[in-house]
Amino acid sequence: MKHKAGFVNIIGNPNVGKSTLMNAFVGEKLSIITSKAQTTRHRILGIVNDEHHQILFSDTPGIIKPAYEMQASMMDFVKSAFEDADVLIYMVEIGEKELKDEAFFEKIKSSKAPVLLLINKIDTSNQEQIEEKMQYWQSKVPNANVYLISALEKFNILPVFDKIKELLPESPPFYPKDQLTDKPERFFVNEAIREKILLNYKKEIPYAVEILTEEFFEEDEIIRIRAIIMVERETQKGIIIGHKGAALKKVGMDARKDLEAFFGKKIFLDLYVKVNKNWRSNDRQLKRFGYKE
Ligand SMILES: Nc1nc2c(ncn2[C@@H]2O[C@H](COP(=O)(O)OP(=O)(O)OP(=O)(O)O)[C@@H](O)[C@H]2O)c(=O)[nH]1
Ligand SMILES: [Mg+2]
Repeated sequence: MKHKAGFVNIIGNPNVGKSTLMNAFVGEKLSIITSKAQTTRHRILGIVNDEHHQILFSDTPGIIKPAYEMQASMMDFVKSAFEDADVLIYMVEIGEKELKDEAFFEKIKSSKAPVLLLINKIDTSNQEQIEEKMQYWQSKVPNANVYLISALEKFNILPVFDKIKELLPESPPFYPKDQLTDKPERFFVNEAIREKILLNYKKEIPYAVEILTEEFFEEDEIIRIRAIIMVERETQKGIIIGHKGAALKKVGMDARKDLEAFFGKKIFLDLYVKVNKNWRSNDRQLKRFGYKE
């Protein structure tokens, strides 16, 4: 049997379950997940290997109309995922109608790569709705193979996995067979902290936050981490820290638990908050945080 390998890129609206699906395929929590839109900001590679296959899943940010520079960079990640896909996964959730961005929708319909259209969250649905949506999406995107799944309950994802293996092109592996992702350890530290910010603060706060892990020092028994939480304004700094530092402490404790599970080691996590004025619209800062080349 010849070896197969290729890029399987997951795109769709915000919050439909793209990251949940990638984590389910990879079997690790590579991508953070919350019920808020724009949880994912980067293109994150999750690699699944067996003897004859290497599947390079890409999780991408949900498609939005960019309002500031960082969101424009997020959409550049989505564009790149269109360009190098060997298989395109277009995910919708059972309640939604279609991509709000017409240009992206046209790209999916005229995709050269095979399209798997996954209708997610069917655990929240009923038989009647399921049948109606199945027909609706099949007629909307005639070039797609349509599947009904629940990424959360890992329901019906095996047939999708088998189809992916069938569609993969013949190719030697792109990465060593024991590699799980292309992102460095510090990226996952940043993301674990950002997830807790998304979960613990309301409204605009999480969207004004970026994390920078300044120190990641691994010893035999423990990993010592120092990270900075960047906000855009002084008022946001106060909110992040909270009364007597309680809010920040909670973020630190919650993130530490996740990081201990992720790295399989004890973690010492030191968090600071700094103001980095309007970083979301600053080219130099966006490069520094990995949103631009
Ligand atoms: N009921 C149900 N909820 C799901 C399912 N899949 C994902 N979710 C939930 O939907 C929410 C969003 O999931 P994510 O995986 O973060 O969605 P995403 O598409 O990556 O979102 P962005 O990164 O913001 O674009 C979370 O609360 C998930 O737990 C599913 O199959 N069923
Ligand atoms: Mg996501």
